[in-house]
This record gives sequence, C-alpha cells and structure tokens, in this order.
Amino acid sequence: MPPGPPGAEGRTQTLERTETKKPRLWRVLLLNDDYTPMDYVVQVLEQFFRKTEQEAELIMLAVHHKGQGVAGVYTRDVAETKVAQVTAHAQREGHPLRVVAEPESEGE
Ligand code: TYC
Repeated sequence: MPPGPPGAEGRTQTLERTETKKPRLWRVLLLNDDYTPMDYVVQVLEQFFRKTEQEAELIMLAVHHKGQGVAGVYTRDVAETKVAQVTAHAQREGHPLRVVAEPESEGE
C-alpha cells in the first residue's frame, strides 16, 4: 500500500514544491580543423554567438591552439539550434567546421 494519510488509499496526491529547478545548460563547442579559415570562425562567433570582434578572436585562437573551445552556453533547444545553423552555414560555404553541444554537469 502506498504511504499516505488513512482513508486516502486509491486517491492521487499532489505534493507542492515551491522551489524551482533551473534547466541544465549546454555548452556549444567549436572544434579545430586545419582548413576552416580563421576569419570565417571569427565571423561565425560574431554572427551566431553574439561575440564582439575581440571576444571572437580570442575564442577562435583558443580553439586553434587547444583543439576546442566554448562558443556559448544555452538551454538544450537553443544549443541544438546553434549547432544545426552553424553546421549548415559552414557546409554551404564549403568549410569543414565542426560544432557540437554537450551538457554541463550538475552544479556547473
Ligand atoms: N585551424 C584553423 C586554421 O588554421 C582555424 C580554425 C579555428 C578552424 C577554429 C576551426 O573551430 C576552428 N585556419
């Protein structure tokens, strides 16, 4: 028998919770490759991730040197849309740029 007050058997109880949970956020990562032009990556960061030119250059160079870097952090839907939009744009332009989304771990 489920726990609950006597006489409540078979009835559904709704427990109230006033605390709200924040949705887990997702990182959109740019991956380095040898062919995508640096200027194009900077343009993508400005256009799709709303970075200033200076921010975009720093992120692009970090990706170039370290292999990957965070372009932005969003809810899952927005992150997946960014991945799809940037991947499609790069393909149309003939660049092999790869973009992926990954969840931040709990508490991050
Ligand atoms: N490594 C590329 C080059 O030397 C530049 C680059 C940076 C490519 C970031 C992809 O996500 C990237 N032209």
